[in-house]
Amino acid sequence: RLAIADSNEAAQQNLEHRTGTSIEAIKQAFLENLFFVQGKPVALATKHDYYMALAHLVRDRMLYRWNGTAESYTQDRCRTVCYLSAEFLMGPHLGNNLINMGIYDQVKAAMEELGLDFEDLLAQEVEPGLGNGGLGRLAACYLDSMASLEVPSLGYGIRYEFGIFEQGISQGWQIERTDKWLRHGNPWEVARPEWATEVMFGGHTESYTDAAGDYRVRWVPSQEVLGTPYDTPILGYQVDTANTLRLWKAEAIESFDFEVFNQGDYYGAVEEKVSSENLTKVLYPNDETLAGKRLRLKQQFFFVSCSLQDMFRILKGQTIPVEEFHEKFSIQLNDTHPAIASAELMRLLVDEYHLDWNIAWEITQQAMAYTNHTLLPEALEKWPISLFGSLLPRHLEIIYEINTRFLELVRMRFPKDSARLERMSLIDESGERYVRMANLACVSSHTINGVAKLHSELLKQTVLKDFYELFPEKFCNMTNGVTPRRWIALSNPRLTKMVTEKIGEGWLKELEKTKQLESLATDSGFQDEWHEMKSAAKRELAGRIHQQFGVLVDPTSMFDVQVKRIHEYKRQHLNALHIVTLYSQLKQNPQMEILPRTFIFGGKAAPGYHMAKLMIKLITSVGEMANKDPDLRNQLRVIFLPNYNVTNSQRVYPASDLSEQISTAGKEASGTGNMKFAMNGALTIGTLDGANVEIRDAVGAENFFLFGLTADEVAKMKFEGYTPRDYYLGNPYLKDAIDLIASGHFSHGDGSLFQPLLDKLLYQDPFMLLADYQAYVDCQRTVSKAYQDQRRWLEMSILNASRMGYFSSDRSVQEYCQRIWKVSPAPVDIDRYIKVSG
Ligand code: AZC
Repeated sequence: RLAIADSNEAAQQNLEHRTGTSIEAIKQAFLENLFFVQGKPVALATKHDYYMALAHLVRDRMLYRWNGTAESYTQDRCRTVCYLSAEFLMGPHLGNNLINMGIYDQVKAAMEELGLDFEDLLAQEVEPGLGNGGLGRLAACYLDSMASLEVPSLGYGIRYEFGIFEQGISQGWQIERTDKWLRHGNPWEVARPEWATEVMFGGHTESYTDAAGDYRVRWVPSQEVLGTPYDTPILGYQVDTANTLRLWKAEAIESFDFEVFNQGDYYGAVEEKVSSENLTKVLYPNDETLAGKRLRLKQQFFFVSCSLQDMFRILKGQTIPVEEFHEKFSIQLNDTHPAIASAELMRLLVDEYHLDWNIAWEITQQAMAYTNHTLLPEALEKWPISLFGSLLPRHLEIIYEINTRFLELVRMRFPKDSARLERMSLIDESGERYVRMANLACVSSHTINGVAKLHSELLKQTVLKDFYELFPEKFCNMTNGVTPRRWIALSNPRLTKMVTEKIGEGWLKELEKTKQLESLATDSGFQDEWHEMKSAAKRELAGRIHQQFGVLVDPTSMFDVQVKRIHEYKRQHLNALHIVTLYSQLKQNPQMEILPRTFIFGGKAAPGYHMAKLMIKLITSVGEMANKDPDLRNQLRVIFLPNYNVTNSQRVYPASDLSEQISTAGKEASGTGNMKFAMNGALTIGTLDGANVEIRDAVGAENFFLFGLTADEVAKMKFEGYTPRDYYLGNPYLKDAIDLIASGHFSHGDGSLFQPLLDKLLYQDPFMLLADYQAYVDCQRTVSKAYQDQRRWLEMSILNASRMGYFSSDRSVQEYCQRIWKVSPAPVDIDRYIKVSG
């Protein structure tokens, strides 16, 4: 036994300032941190210094759990989930950690006793926006649930220096600014340079015969990059488990440029360093479209290779033989972004650890599972062979070998079906040759899942049909979920307090318990409280909107909200057409009374997606006209909230009355915002798409505003020939709305501004807006009527919130654990390792 171990135990006895959670202890630690960590006297301290002092004291209080968890997993050699994702959209850490640790109230009180504005402190955190949207946020919710369920897990991804761009609105258009989230430092991460790994790129391969006379291949790269892991603790809710999010940063390998340096080529050496660091500079801001860029493939391989090598390091540390890799680790591929993992795992097992191909393939298949997040063909990743081969020559050989063996199997099962072979091949040979990443993921995984029932069914019928016919047993559905800790407890403290008062503690761990609120749905006292809770959140948001944009919105109006990435398939422009219809009717009938509504939009457009940017311009232009027009008598407001992100979204969901989930049926794989709205008591107007279908089943059809074509009807209509112009010509209201936009009424007389958008609707309309327009407008009328019966609306709102238990990500993660990962909880008892006070 080392002396340090005894001393360590002794040292634990006297650490109140690091562990204490009484208000006094927190104040003490805060002041100490201001002095010793920030190095500032109070007289010079900024708000950000206060935030840092607070963040550090929270981190200190997590470290016992984090170290204890690491020690426990190592000792028990626990089976571990490795969640590989190019995106983790975590959102701000501070508030969430306070909730999960159960010290939110004490910390708030301590800060207030020091005369500090607690909300203001929380607002200092620049959120790590390391994701685009749903896919990245889902990964973050799953990390929270895995930790809360005490499931051993590691999140592996990329530490982008610049996350998703910051959106500004200038003259109604989106502008992009770099997101310098690390500028003021990141108190939540710990760099682990001692676990840095080397990643190879380019070059060529050569074969050789080893000492035992066996034929082998080695990869001789032309570039090597160093990956340094940065670890962030992921604390579970009310448990001692703190798992790890491990993000890789690319750096130059020092020894690599040393020689150049010594030859006097100083700039050459620095260039090498700069080019290596570029690898993890920036997140690609495309949501569901592939960029096809070399740097993107490099990013993908970089983080995958680092992560797999890290797993081998862990195996070695726990003296587990490489043959047991798949027993130790269960790897989940979050879409195809990390799908190169199967080729890299094969390379490591065959070339580095000298395993037989068949054994390696068995291990690989048993280790991997693949989640598909979209049916949109433009999102399916494929890489030109020339690009792929120049960057990853050995992996291309391995993929060819996998393909040869795989197509042999297909040929045996489906003789003389060459069309099928062509479709299923890992290589697209129809024109320029490509590697198809979804095919690689399907072949290399033991399980393939979609993210909502409808989506999983459509996968089997469309994009993955051939794979379903070959491997039906691989397919399953895992309906998405979201974490109630962030999306209720942290975002909506008023709702949280009300629920706890009625049904006691425990429901944030077992969200199904909120069912108990159903009996209160018609209780007028409870309804009044509910109404006050909603109104308070609406007043708060209205206050922010006034402060930020100088626009007054009436908090008693209905808040009709669509927040999500801007995309044609999500149909923000259908929402806009409805607004234009209302606007036009009010202008034509100045006496008309409508239900006053505040339309709120938020969302980023991919910088190169011109149509999406034009959709933003349309919304802001309609808002500009409507918000200032006295003829409308304040019955209609249109607000575009700039820079929609996790932080802002937490203020939006609690303040929403109506949740817009209006994608073309069959296009939205699941949606997760839809769940956050309903949990916070918003009612949904939506199509039968993604998880809307299951949400409607859960909350009851009578508490959901359904409209529009079904996925089958959409497909049938397209098949039979759809002419959108007929709808325009046949519907005077639709014609009026489109003509008004075309006239330049919303664009200072410039009739050409929105022409590309209108032409696309009139002559192509791939997302069937015109076909769904009338159903949508009619449904919105039903919504208005329903809102006027406030008692009934409150009842529906309460029922929605009480029936959303199924959509907790705890349920999703439990299903993954049982069906896919085959892992069980491994509770951590930190008292076994370290004494914790307070
Ligand atoms: C999204 C889906 O569009 C969304 O419907 C789903 O809820 C979310 O994933 C989580 O599963 N997809 C993406 O963000 N991106 C891609 C490439 O699919």
